[in-house]
Amino acid sequence: MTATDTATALDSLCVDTIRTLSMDAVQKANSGHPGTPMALAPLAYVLYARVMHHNPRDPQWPDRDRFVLSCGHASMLLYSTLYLSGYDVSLEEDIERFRQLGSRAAGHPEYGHLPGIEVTTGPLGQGIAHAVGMALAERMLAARFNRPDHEIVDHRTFVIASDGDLEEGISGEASSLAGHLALGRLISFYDQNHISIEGDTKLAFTEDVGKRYEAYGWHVQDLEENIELGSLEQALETAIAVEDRPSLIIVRTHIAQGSPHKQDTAGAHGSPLGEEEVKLTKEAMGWPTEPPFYVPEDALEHFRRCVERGAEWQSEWEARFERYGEEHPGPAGELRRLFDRRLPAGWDAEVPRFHASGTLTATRKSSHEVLQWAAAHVPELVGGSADLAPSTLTRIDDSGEVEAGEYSGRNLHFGIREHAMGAIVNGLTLHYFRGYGSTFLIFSDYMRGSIRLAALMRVPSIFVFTHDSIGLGEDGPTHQPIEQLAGLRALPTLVVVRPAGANETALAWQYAIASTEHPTALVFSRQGVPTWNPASVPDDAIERGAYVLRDSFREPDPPDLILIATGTEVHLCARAADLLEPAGIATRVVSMPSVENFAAQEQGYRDAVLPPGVRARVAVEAASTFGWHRWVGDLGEVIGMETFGASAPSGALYKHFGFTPERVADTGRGVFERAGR
Ligand SMILES: Cc1ncc(C[n+]2csc(CCOP(=O)(O)OP(=O)(O)O)c2C)c(N)n1
Ligand SMILES: [Mg+2]
Repeated sequence: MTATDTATALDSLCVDTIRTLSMDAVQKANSGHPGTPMALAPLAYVLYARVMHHNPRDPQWPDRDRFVLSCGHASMLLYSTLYLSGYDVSLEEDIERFRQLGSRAAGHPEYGHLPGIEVTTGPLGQGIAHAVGMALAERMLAARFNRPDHEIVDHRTFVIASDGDLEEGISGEASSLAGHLALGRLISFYDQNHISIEGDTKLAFTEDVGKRYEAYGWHVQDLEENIELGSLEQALETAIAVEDRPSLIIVRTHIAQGSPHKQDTAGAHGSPLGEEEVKLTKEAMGWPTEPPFYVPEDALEHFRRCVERGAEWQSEWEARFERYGEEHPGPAGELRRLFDRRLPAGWDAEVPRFHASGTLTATRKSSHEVLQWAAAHVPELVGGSADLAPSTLTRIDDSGEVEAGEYSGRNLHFGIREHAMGAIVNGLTLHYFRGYGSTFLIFSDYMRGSIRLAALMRVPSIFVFTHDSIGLGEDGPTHQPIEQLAGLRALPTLVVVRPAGANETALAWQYAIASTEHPTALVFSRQGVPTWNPASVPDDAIERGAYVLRDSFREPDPPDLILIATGTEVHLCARAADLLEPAGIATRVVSMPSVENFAAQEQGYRDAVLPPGVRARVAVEAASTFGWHRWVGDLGEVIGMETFGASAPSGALYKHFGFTPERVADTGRGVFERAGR
């Protein structure tokens, strides 16, 4: 097939409009990435105008095909295409204000800004990894809800990935798992343009990517330079027909295609072409050089046929959904609930409560028990671990595994791929599930990039981290987190919860599942802690972030001293209070399972828990002291970790590093003497 066979003049005009809008927007912003959108315009056009089933007028249509621009720096490709295909995108307000304060057309595509952005991209490799989660979610929904003659969940996930995306480790982790899981509805272009920022990719990237993806178990096509619209469409159809493997379509493109001086140069990657070069490029394309942002009416009209087609697809699907609902009212109602992102009514009517007990139980163990309760009430709760489930205890016991071709289970095996796990959990969460992923707290560092995207997108992914301090013991300092809690707490929107015992653990899971606007990190211990009297742990302990777990003998009057702790250090403080109170120092113990949530409380509540007049305060956490000084003030002290840990049994380490009731009591006494009553 040749271009003239398949691409009408109108199609070409549409493709060129994507190119010129992208060039103009970057030029006007005097910032951005023009070359890649210019080169990839035919890909976007074929996807949006010919192949993908989507409805620009209802970007939330649940059965739409998803598109992920993994190379988020090429954001103008997406914005131009969304505008031209009829999404609620404004030429004046969005595209002409590309990269300006308050514009929905941000530097890189941000989920929730413009309709049609399925996921935030920009950090290379993340897009394709999130797409793996979305494609997996599609199969998992299909396995649960489709019935003979009712293929009600029936869509695909399309991706464009660049050299940088496929150089990044996270894409390898995620693509390996996608191949293993045989995600046939995942289809990615690989834009092999031989260019990245420093120049030719042969500086650092010379493997045979196609062979690598074949080895992952993907179906691979290499179109080389043949990216006529007909060839692209044909390759996509071939990829769609391959149902048992994900597909990679390699295209050899030319960055800034059509630009007389910038084509095939790294300079076209991340800088405007320049007024003069824009003009020359438009002339070479046979495009009017003025005005900028020129959209030929017939191109717009042709492109906007997406609107009519999208409405037809959606109404056809809605009719099918109605028939499905008549025959299978239960599943249809359940699926509708997921589409609306509503939790089952009354799911948390009876949050588990645990009797007070001096028997020591690790919070990871309590978490396992609570997870079984949560899973029984929230069917969309699914997750797994990066090969540590026997330690993190995050299996849903009465459910099966998710495997290639068998997607009805709820337990995922991410393999030792923490970074991809984070992205896949986000992808699942974006796609109607409530996903969780677990590993040791120390390895949260390995997945920080994807946790950060969850936080930025405000998707309620749940990250479960166990072995949360030096208390993990003999594995030693390589495995003992020090600065991870402080680092996670510093992430905007992410809420970190480190519960002190079984009852806070139950509330922590309830809180994470009930959250809709932000991700949660649940941080659990390897070593045992006592179970506090449930009557002392208020229902809103996690929302409030901190509360008085045990007041002093002087209550309701303010105490002499406040001991503040999280997780496994709370009971140390209680035992320290047992030492201090008989000596006449009225000691209050505050449990602070979520520092961020406490910081967000109104002043009145904060002052009730930490009365400003009580300046004798000690905070205890077996982790970096970073951030704690705010809560103890000038006169207070923080007992934490200023060094790495060491290899030894947990009890010996706690003693060695000074996490003992005696040390807490001594410190408290000293602070009280300095501060006075
Ligand atoms: C994780 C990450 N590291 C670095 C960057 C900065 N960066 C943006 S694009 C790019 C490389 C561009 O090369 P390629 O992916 O081939 O895109 P092309 O220039 O071909 O569009 C880099 C290093 C980034 N966005 N994300
Ligand atoms: Mg490149």
